[in-house]
Amino acid sequence: MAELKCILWDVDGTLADTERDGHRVAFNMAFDEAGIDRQWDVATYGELLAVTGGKERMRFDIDRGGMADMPFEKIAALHARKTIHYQSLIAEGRIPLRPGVLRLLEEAYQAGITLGVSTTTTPAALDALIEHSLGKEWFDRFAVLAAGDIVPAKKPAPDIYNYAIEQLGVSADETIALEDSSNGWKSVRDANMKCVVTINDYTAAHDFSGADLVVSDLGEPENEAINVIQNPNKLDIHHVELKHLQAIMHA
Ligand code: XBP
Ligand code: MG
Repeated sequence: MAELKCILWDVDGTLADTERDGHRVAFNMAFDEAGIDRQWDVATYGELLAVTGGKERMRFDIDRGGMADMPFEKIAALHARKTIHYQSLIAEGRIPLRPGVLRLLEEAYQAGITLGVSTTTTPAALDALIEHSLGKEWFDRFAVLAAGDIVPAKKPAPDIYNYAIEQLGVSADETIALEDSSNGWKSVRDANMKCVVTINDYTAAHDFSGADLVVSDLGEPENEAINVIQNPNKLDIHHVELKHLQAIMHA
């Protein structure tokens, strides 16, 4: 049993619902602009989310016959354009943070908890979300931004979580992670960390067996109580606060 020293945050689906109206739209803009005869609708994109990483997702769609074949260089170039479109969408302020995210981040930061990000997404996409949705001060408040190709094996491999705690000099048993998907949960589980899951429309049916808490969202004190889906430690929760994360560490 260890004290809570570090909270690692997933990005897409956890900080904000970026997938359907952000990443998906940006991919389609890049395909359209390049004259590629493919658009990912909301349901198709839901299937493709099983594959983490935008370049890997495109490769997967090619391999299953959804798109014409192309070499890696073309995929990488398309993905670079997609990232630019994504940055513009985020800069327009289209994607708000999920409920309770800023509140819990602030509470943890004020309490001196080390904060970091562990994500599959590209650093430039993460930077856009921090700048436009969270606020520039968070570039300094996060002690590590672990993102994208910095590790060769993306989630569900645990590498991005292992990388983050190595950089921070904390141990897995002092760390809790916030995730939204089964690939994210598996990554946290195999890094031997505790995990709180906030589901969303794309991930509500995923299997989170073994996760330490699964909730609809982090909630806000002034709103109705959150929906608690999986609560093995029987915590009493209206909205998720730092004390709940600390209780999970001690459970
Ligand atoms: C989610 C992902 C990412 C994004 C797209 O990452 O799998 O691939 O869908 O981002 P996480 P890129 O939940 O770990 O934040 O196109 O930049 O890869
Ligand atoms: Mg996610």
